Amino acid sequence: MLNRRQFLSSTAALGVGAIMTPTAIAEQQTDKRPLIISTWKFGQAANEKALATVLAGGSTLDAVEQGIRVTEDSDNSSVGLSGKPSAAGIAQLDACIMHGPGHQAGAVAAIEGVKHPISAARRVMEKTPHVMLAGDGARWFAIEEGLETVDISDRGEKAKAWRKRDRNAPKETTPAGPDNHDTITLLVLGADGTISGGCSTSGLADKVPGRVGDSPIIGSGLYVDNEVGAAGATGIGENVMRYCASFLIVEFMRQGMHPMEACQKAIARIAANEPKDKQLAINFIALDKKGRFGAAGTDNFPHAVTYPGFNKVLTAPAE
Ligand code: SD4
Repeated sequence: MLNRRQFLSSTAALGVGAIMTPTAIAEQQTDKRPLIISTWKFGQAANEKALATVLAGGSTLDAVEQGIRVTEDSDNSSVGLSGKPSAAGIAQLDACIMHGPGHQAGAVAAIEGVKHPISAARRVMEKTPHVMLAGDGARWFAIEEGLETVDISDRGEKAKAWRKRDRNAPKETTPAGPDNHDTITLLVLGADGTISGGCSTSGLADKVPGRVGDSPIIGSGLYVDNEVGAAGATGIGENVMRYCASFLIVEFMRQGMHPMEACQKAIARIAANEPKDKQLAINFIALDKKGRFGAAGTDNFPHAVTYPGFNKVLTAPAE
Protein backbone atom coordinates (compact mmCIF):
# COMPACT_ATOMS: atom_id res chain seq x y z
CA MET A 1 0.00 0.00 0.00
CA LEU A 2 1.28 3.51 -0.71
CA ASN A 3 1.73 5.59 2.46
CA ARG A 4 0.39 9.14 2.69
CA ARG A 5 3.65 10.82 1.65
CA GLN A 6 4.00 8.55 -1.36
CA PHE A 7 0.35 8.98 -2.20
CA LEU A 8 0.66 12.79 -2.15
CA SER A 9 3.85 12.75 -4.18
CA SER A 10 2.20 10.47 -6.72
CA THR A 11 -0.80 12.73 -7.10
CA ALA A 12 1.45 15.79 -7.43
CA ALA A 13 3.56 13.99 -9.99
CA LEU A 14 0.52 13.12 -12.00
CA GLY A 15 -0.69 16.70 -11.87
CA VAL A 16 -3.99 15.81 -10.19
CA GLY A 17 -5.58 17.07 -6.98
CA ALA A 18 -4.54 15.58 -3.66
CA ILE A 19 -8.00 14.24 -2.90
CA MET A 20 -7.67 11.07 -4.92
CA THR A 21 -7.41 7.77 -3.13
CA PRO A 22 -4.51 5.40 -3.80
CA THR A 23 -6.93 3.23 -5.74
CA ALA A 24 -7.77 6.19 -7.94
CA ILE A 25 -4.06 6.73 -8.61
CA ALA A 26 -3.73 3.13 -9.62
CA GLU A 27 -6.74 3.49 -11.88
CA GLN A 28 -5.41 6.67 -13.40
CA GLN A 29 -2.16 4.93 -14.09
CA THR A 30 -3.89 2.05 -15.82
CA ASP A 31 -3.74 1.46 -19.51
CA LYS A 32 -1.24 4.09 -20.52
CA ARG A 33 0.09 2.66 -23.74
CA PRO A 34 2.60 2.95 -25.22
CA LEU A 35 4.23 3.63 -21.83
CA ILE A 36 7.92 4.32 -21.32
CA ILE A 37 9.84 4.80 -18.09
CA SER A 38 13.57 5.36 -17.70
CA THR A 39 16.18 6.34 -15.14
CA TRP A 40 17.37 9.88 -14.35
CA LYS A 41 16.60 13.20 -16.03
CA PHE A 42 18.52 12.31 -19.16
CA GLY A 43 16.03 9.50 -19.68
CA GLN A 44 13.50 12.03 -20.95
CA ALA A 45 15.26 12.50 -24.31
CA ALA A 46 15.60 8.72 -24.63
CA ASN A 47 11.89 8.27 -23.85
CA GLU A 48 10.94 10.80 -26.52
CA LYS A 49 12.90 8.84 -29.10
CA ALA A 50 11.45 5.55 -27.86
CA LEU A 51 7.88 6.89 -28.09
CA ALA A 52 8.50 8.30 -31.58
CA THR A 53 9.91 4.92 -32.61
CA VAL A 54 6.84 2.93 -31.58
CA LEU A 55 4.43 5.54 -32.90
CA ALA A 56 6.21 5.29 -36.25
CA GLY A 57 5.53 1.56 -36.30
CA GLY A 58 8.72 0.26 -34.70
CA SER A 59 8.65 -2.59 -32.19
CA THR A 60 9.09 -2.11 -28.46
CA LEU A 61 12.55 -3.62 -28.92
CA ASP A 62 13.39 -0.99 -31.55
CA ALA A 63 12.11 1.65 -29.14
CA VAL A 64 14.40 0.43 -26.36
CA GLU A 65 17.44 0.32 -28.63
CA GLN A 66 16.79 3.67 -30.31
CA GLY A 67 15.98 5.38 -27.02
CA ILE A 68 19.08 4.14 -25.25
CA ARG A 69 21.28 5.04 -28.22
CA VAL A 70 20.27 8.67 -27.64
CA THR A 71 21.77 8.53 -24.14
CA GLU A 72 24.84 6.62 -25.33
CA ASP A 73 25.41 9.39 -27.88
CA SER A 74 24.84 12.23 -25.47
CA ASP A 75 27.52 14.11 -23.58
CA ASN A 76 24.91 15.00 -20.95
CA SER A 77 25.36 11.62 -19.31
CA SER A 78 28.28 9.39 -18.60
CA VAL A 79 26.62 6.52 -20.42
CA GLY A 80 28.53 5.28 -23.46
CA LEU A 81 32.04 6.15 -24.53
CA SER A 82 31.94 9.47 -22.66
CA GLY A 83 31.36 7.32 -19.57
CA LYS A 84 33.41 7.24 -16.45
CA PRO A 85 36.67 5.34 -16.87
CA SER A 86 37.82 2.43 -14.77
CA ALA A 87 40.79 2.78 -12.48
CA ALA A 88 42.96 1.91 -15.48
CA GLY A 89 41.62 4.96 -17.27
CA ILE A 90 39.51 3.04 -19.78
CA ALA A 91 35.72 3.10 -20.06
CA GLN A 92 34.43 -0.46 -19.86
CA LEU A 93 30.75 -0.57 -20.72
CA ASP A 94 27.95 -2.93 -19.70
CA ALA A 95 24.55 -3.30 -21.40
CA CYS A 96 21.67 -5.70 -21.74
CA ILE A 97 18.36 -5.94 -23.52
CA MET A 98 15.27 -8.11 -23.02
CA HIS A 99 12.25 -8.73 -25.20
CA GLY A 100 9.17 -10.17 -23.52
CA PRO A 101 7.90 -12.49 -26.28
CA GLY A 102 10.03 -15.61 -26.16
CA HIS A 103 11.74 -14.32 -23.01
CA GLN A 104 14.73 -13.26 -25.08
CA ALA A 105 17.82 -11.62 -23.64
CA GLY A 106 21.24 -10.40 -24.73
CA ALA A 107 24.09 -8.66 -22.94
CA VAL A 108 27.63 -7.38 -23.21
CA ALA A 109 29.90 -6.79 -20.25
CA ALA A 110 33.15 -4.85 -19.83
CA ILE A 111 33.17 -4.01 -23.52
CA GLU A 112 35.65 -1.35 -24.67
CA GLY A 113 35.53 1.19 -27.49
CA VAL A 114 32.06 0.31 -28.78
CA LYS A 115 29.84 3.31 -29.30
CA HIS A 116 26.50 1.57 -28.79
CA PRO A 117 26.70 -1.31 -26.31
CA ILE A 118 22.88 -1.60 -26.39
CA SER A 119 23.05 -2.49 -30.09
CA ALA A 120 25.79 -5.02 -29.37
CA ALA A 121 23.55 -6.56 -26.68
CA ARG A 122 20.63 -6.75 -29.12
CA ARG A 123 22.80 -8.51 -31.68
CA VAL A 124 24.01 -11.01 -29.08
CA MET A 125 20.34 -11.77 -28.43
CA GLU A 126 19.29 -11.99 -32.05
CA LYS A 127 22.34 -13.39 -33.80
CA THR A 128 24.02 -15.78 -31.39
CA PRO A 129 22.84 -18.75 -29.33
CA HIS A 130 24.29 -16.96 -26.26
CA VAL A 131 23.01 -14.44 -23.76
CA MET A 132 26.18 -12.61 -22.71
CA LEU A 133 29.55 -11.80 -24.25
CA ALA A 134 32.28 -10.13 -22.21
CA GLY A 135 35.49 -8.15 -22.69
CA ASP A 136 37.59 -8.60 -25.82
CA GLY A 137 35.22 -11.23 -27.21
CA ALA A 138 32.32 -8.81 -26.98
CA ARG A 139 34.35 -6.12 -28.76
CA TRP A 140 35.40 -8.62 -31.45
CA PHE A 141 31.75 -9.56 -31.99
CA ALA A 142 30.68 -5.90 -32.23
CA ILE A 143 33.37 -5.27 -34.87
CA GLU A 144 32.27 -8.38 -36.79
CA GLU A 145 28.72 -7.02 -36.71
CA GLY A 146 29.90 -3.73 -38.18
CA LEU A 147 29.03 -1.66 -35.14
CA GLU A 148 30.79 1.65 -34.67
CA THR A 149 33.99 1.33 -32.65
CA VAL A 150 36.91 3.54 -31.63
CA ASP A 151 40.60 2.75 -31.35
CA ILE A 152 41.66 1.43 -27.94
CA SER A 153 45.33 0.79 -28.71
CA ASP A 154 46.47 3.24 -26.00
CA ARG A 155 44.99 1.10 -23.25
CA GLY A 156 48.41 -0.45 -22.43
CA GLU A 157 49.75 3.00 -21.55
CA LYS A 158 46.72 3.75 -19.42
CA ALA A 159 47.06 0.46 -17.59
CA LYS A 160 50.75 1.16 -16.94
CA ALA A 161 49.79 4.43 -15.28
CA TRP A 162 47.36 2.49 -13.08
CA ARG A 163 50.08 0.06 -11.95
CA LYS A 164 52.25 3.00 -10.87
CA ARG A 165 49.49 4.38 -8.66
CA ASP A 166 49.89 4.47 -4.92
CA ARG A 167 47.95 1.39 -3.88
CA ASN A 168 47.64 2.71 -0.34
CA ALA A 169 45.97 5.92 -1.42
CA PRO A 170 42.32 6.14 -0.33
CA LYS A 171 40.04 4.57 -2.90
CA GLU A 172 38.05 7.02 -4.95
CA THR A 173 34.82 5.14 -5.23
CA THR A 174 32.10 7.47 -6.33
CA PRO A 175 28.66 6.36 -5.22
CA ALA A 176 25.99 6.93 -7.81
CA GLY A 177 23.46 9.61 -6.91
CA PRO A 178 21.15 12.15 -8.55
CA ASP A 179 24.09 14.27 -9.74
CA ASN A 180 26.48 11.45 -10.44
CA HIS A 181 24.84 8.88 -12.58
CA ASP A 182 25.90 6.74 -15.42
CA THR A 183 23.15 4.28 -16.24
CA ILE A 184 20.13 4.42 -18.45
CA THR A 185 17.55 1.72 -17.90
CA LEU A 186 14.51 2.07 -20.13
CA LEU A 187 11.31 0.00 -20.14
CA VAL A 188 8.63 0.04 -22.84
CA LEU A 189 5.08 -1.29 -22.76
CA GLY A 190 3.71 -1.39 -26.29
CA ALA A 191 0.14 -0.67 -27.36
CA ASP A 192 -0.42 -4.42 -27.81
CA GLY A 193 0.95 -5.30 -24.35
CA THR A 194 4.41 -6.34 -25.54
CA ILE A 195 7.12 -5.43 -23.06
CA SER A 196 10.83 -4.78 -23.72
CA GLY A 197 13.62 -3.26 -21.69
CA GLY A 198 17.26 -2.29 -21.85
CA CYS A 199 20.10 -1.00 -19.77
CA SER A 200 23.42 0.67 -20.67
CA THR A 201 26.16 2.02 -18.42
CA SER A 202 29.81 2.82 -17.96
CA GLY A 203 29.43 1.35 -14.47
CA LEU A 204 30.95 2.82 -11.38
CA ALA A 205 33.75 5.35 -11.81
CA ASP A 206 37.21 4.08 -10.91
CA LYS A 207 36.11 0.44 -10.78
CA VAL A 208 38.77 -2.24 -10.95
CA PRO A 209 39.15 -3.21 -14.63
CA GLY A 210 37.05 -6.24 -15.39
CA ARG A 211 34.47 -5.41 -12.74
CA VAL A 212 30.96 -6.09 -14.04
CA GLY A 213 28.01 -4.47 -12.33
CA ASP A 214 24.33 -5.28 -12.15
CA SER A 215 23.40 -3.56 -15.41
CA PRO A 216 24.14 -6.39 -17.90
CA ILE A 217 22.98 -9.12 -15.53
CA ILE A 218 19.51 -10.39 -16.39
CA GLY A 219 17.39 -10.28 -13.23
CA SER A 220 19.65 -7.73 -11.52
CA GLY A 221 19.87 -4.52 -13.57
CA LEU A 222 16.90 -5.50 -15.74
CA TYR A 223 14.12 -8.05 -15.93
CA VAL A 224 11.18 -8.40 -18.29
CA ASP A 225 8.32 -10.86 -18.03
CA ASN A 226 5.84 -10.35 -20.81
CA GLU A 227 2.94 -11.65 -18.72
CA VAL A 228 3.63 -9.39 -15.72
CA GLY A 229 5.84 -6.36 -16.33
CA ALA A 230 9.41 -5.12 -16.22
CA ALA A 231 11.81 -3.60 -13.74
CA GLY A 232 15.25 -2.04 -13.90
CA ALA A 233 17.89 -0.58 -11.63
CA THR A 234 20.49 2.12 -11.28
CA GLY A 235 22.90 2.79 -8.45
CA ILE A 236 25.62 0.76 -6.80
CA GLY A 237 25.45 -2.51 -8.69
CA GLU A 238 26.93 -4.55 -5.89
CA ASN A 239 23.90 -3.69 -3.77
CA VAL A 240 21.52 -4.72 -6.56
CA MET A 241 23.07 -7.85 -7.98
CA ARG A 242 23.40 -9.64 -4.65
CA TYR A 243 19.61 -9.58 -4.45
CA CYS A 244 18.53 -10.13 -8.10
CA ALA A 245 16.51 -7.00 -7.44
CA SER A 246 14.79 -6.50 -10.80
CA PHE A 247 13.63 -10.11 -10.81
CA LEU A 248 12.40 -9.60 -7.26
CA ILE A 249 10.36 -6.54 -8.27
CA VAL A 250 8.73 -8.38 -11.17
CA GLU A 251 7.89 -11.25 -8.84
CA PHE A 252 6.33 -8.78 -6.37
CA MET A 253 4.21 -7.42 -9.23
CA ARG A 254 3.23 -10.97 -10.14
CA GLN A 255 1.87 -11.28 -6.61
CA GLY A 256 -0.37 -8.30 -7.35
CA MET A 257 1.67 -5.34 -6.12
CA HIS A 258 1.53 -1.98 -7.86
CA PRO A 259 4.91 -1.24 -9.58
CA MET A 260 5.66 1.54 -7.09
CA GLU A 261 4.95 -0.68 -4.13
CA ALA A 262 7.05 -3.47 -5.67
CA CYS A 263 10.04 -1.10 -6.02
CA GLN A 264 9.61 0.11 -2.43
CA LYS A 265 9.31 -3.42 -1.15
CA ALA A 266 12.54 -4.46 -2.90
CA ILE A 267 14.40 -1.59 -1.25
CA ALA A 268 12.94 -2.53 2.13
CA ARG A 269 13.98 -6.17 1.63
CA ILE A 270 17.55 -5.21 0.74
CA ALA A 271 17.87 -2.54 3.45
CA ALA A 272 16.69 -5.00 6.09
CA ASN A 273 19.71 -7.19 5.33
CA GLU A 274 22.36 -4.49 5.16
CA PRO A 275 24.09 -2.59 7.97
CA LYS A 276 21.96 0.44 8.77
CA ASP A 277 24.71 3.00 8.15
CA LYS A 278 25.62 1.63 4.75
CA GLN A 279 24.78 3.97 1.86
CA LEU A 280 22.91 1.63 -0.43
CA ALA A 281 22.43 4.09 -3.32
CA ILE A 282 19.94 1.89 -5.16
CA ASN A 283 17.05 3.03 -7.34
CA PHE A 284 14.41 1.14 -9.27
CA ILE A 285 11.84 1.72 -12.00
CA ALA A 286 9.02 -0.62 -12.97
CA LEU A 287 5.94 -0.89 -15.15
CA ASP A 288 3.31 -3.56 -15.40
CA LYS A 289 1.19 -5.14 -18.09
CA LYS A 290 -1.78 -3.02 -16.99
CA GLY A 291 0.02 0.17 -17.98
CA ARG A 292 0.92 1.28 -14.46
CA PHE A 293 4.36 2.52 -13.44
CA GLY A 294 6.38 3.28 -10.33
CA ALA A 295 9.84 4.05 -9.00
CA ALA A 296 11.67 4.16 -5.69
CA GLY A 297 15.18 5.03 -4.52
CA THR A 298 17.26 5.29 -1.40
CA ASP A 299 17.90 8.92 -2.41
CA ASN A 300 15.52 11.26 -4.22
CA PHE A 301 15.32 9.55 -7.56
CA PRO A 302 14.50 11.44 -10.78
CA HIS A 303 13.04 9.22 -13.49
CA ALA A 304 11.36 9.99 -16.79
CA VAL A 305 7.83 8.84 -17.64
CA THR A 306 6.37 9.19 -21.12
CA TYR A 307 3.13 8.19 -22.79
CA PRO A 308 1.06 9.97 -25.42
CA GLY A 309 0.22 13.38 -23.96
CA PHE A 310 2.57 13.00 -20.97
CA ASN A 311 6.35 13.43 -20.84
CA LYS A 312 7.77 14.35 -17.44
CA VAL A 313 10.64 13.83 -15.07
CA LEU A 314 9.17 12.71 -11.74
CA THR A 315 11.06 12.37 -8.49
CA ALA A 316 10.51 9.47 -6.16
CA PRO A 317 11.19 10.64 -2.60
CA ALA A 318 14.03 8.90 -0.75
CA GLU A 319 12.92 5.71 0.98
C1 SD4 B 1 26.83 -0.25 -11.88
N1 SD4 B 1 24.49 0.14 -11.62
O1 SD4 B 1 27.67 -0.54 -12.72
C2 SD4 B 1 25.67 0.63 -12.28
C3 SD4 B 1 26.00 2.05 -11.97
C4 SD4 B 1 24.86 3.01 -12.00
O2 SD4 B 1 24.16 5.20 -11.97
O3 SD4 B 1 23.73 2.69 -12.15
N2 SD4 B 1 25.14 4.28 -11.88
O4 SD4 B 1 26.91 -0.61 -10.72
